[in-house]
Amino acid sequence: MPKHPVSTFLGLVGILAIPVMVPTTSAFAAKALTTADTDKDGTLEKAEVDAAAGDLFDKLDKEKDGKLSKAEVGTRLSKADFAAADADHDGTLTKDEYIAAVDSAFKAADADGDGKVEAKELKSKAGRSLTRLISF
Ligand SMILES: [Ca+2]
Ligand SMILES: [Ca+2]
Ligand SMILES: [Ca+2]
Repeated sequence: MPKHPVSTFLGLVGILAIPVMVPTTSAFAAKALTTADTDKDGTLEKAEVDAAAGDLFDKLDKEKDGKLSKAEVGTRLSKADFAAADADHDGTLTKDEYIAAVDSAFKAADADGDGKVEAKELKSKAGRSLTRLISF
């Protein structure tokens, strides 16, 4: 018989209660799914992606002038992608220009073309590009 059977028992329960750590390899994609997947069906639809992109645009637009400078976009878009998204070539992205870029990233990420980006599609290169454009 242990000296303190109750505390021994509680100690054992404590050890068993330690949560099993989930691998973090897809943590970024998972975060995009949890924040943007508003209907919680495990996939991102275009409307959800557009809404998340709009929210992110507002967060990134520090001066609230309705435009994102290259500095505000940071590494979310490559130089070439920023230039491609900047339809009127004024060196900034309006929300429409940003959403249009997000829509092409969405199409690129939706490898099977079913109009939804699933968790496995989010993990692809195109999926990670999309993730950068919609999660803070
Ligand atoms: Ca969804
Ligand atoms: Ca522009
Ligand atoms: Ca898909």
